[in-house]
Amino acid sequence: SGVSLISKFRGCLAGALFGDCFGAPFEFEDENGPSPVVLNKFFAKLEGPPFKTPKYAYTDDTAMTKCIAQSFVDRASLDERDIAKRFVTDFYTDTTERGYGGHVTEVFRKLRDQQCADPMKPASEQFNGTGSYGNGGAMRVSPVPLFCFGDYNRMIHVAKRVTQITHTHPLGINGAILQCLAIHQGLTLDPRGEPLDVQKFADELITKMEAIEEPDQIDGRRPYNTQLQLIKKLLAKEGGASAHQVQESLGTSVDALFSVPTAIYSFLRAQKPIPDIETDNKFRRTIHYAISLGGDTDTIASMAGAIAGAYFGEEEINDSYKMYCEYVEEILELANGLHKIAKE
Ligand code: R7I
Ligand code: MG
Ligand code: MG
Repeated sequence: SGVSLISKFRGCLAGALFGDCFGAPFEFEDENGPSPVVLNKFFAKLEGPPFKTPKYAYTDDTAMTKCIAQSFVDRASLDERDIAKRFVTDFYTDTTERGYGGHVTEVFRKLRDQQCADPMKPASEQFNGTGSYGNGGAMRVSPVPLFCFGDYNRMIHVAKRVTQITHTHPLGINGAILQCLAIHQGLTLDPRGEPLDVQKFADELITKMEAIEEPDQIDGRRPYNTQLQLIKKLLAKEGGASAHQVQESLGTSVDALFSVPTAIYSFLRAQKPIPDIETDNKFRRTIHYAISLGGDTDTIASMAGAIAGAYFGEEEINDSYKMYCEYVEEILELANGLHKIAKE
């Protein structure tokens, strides 16, 4: 009974890839997000009769995800220097424009100059030593809950270390850990049978994050806790929260604090029908809704897609998507490799 773990692993990484590829054309395109008509047409076309088109390219989200997954598969252990080298090599050899974050390329330059001898140092120097709070750690964390499946404490540790290669601000690190936890919960829950208890899903994230997130030194509040409480409130709204409310409160920016909770909310909201989104498929609904909010659409859809894929498994993802994105076979092979390690 239920969905197999291998299907969940493949669904998770494929979900991250499809969210990235399909979200990328809309990234910061329109202040309020793409129009419902445009998005419904976009997805209907992908799910309709096959058509000839150049493949949708992945962006930095997938470029970095694949480096981490490949390192785990090849070395079967956490090797920060190896991951840093893969980030750098990929960045400097890739001839396709991947749309990296505005400041992270400075980390790559320093890593290259010191041949990744001290792989955690350049990131700590970002933004005058406070480190980046961008969502670049969270957007690429999906291999971690797969690689560390079955060892919760190690999973948190690895998520943190892998993030710190580029992001050392507590908000950058904790955003990656929260995304990791959401995927992990998705992997462990059975999507068949009882509908997902979305309030409970959020409550469990709150409990786990309370053990991880330090209160702010000035106001004593825990920023991700505040966002998670907001998710619960928005989910409880009669008739569903408006896009505007979600954009204004949870956010759609490149800051981890204002995008990771939005991705989690997208997944939870998509368990039920959403006005203007013409589909019964809950994976589609998740990434469609995430993109509809606008802003950092590739990253929010990628993170939401990873959670949805981990929960529903590969079978909920429309097969035709595989025709239209680059790197599909490869990402599924990486999921197989991580599954092999997790089984051992
Ligand atoms: O976080 P990062 O890897 O960017 C990821 C985003 C995703 O949307 C990708 O799809 C891609 O488009 O980029 O890259 P960073 O350069 O570390 O952070 C991204 C941006 O967040 C920076 O360019 C800054 O604008 C902002 N930012 C900060 N601004 C002020 N102070 C991140 N940290 C800070 C900060 O501490
Ligand atoms: Mg991107
Ligand atoms: Mg992005």
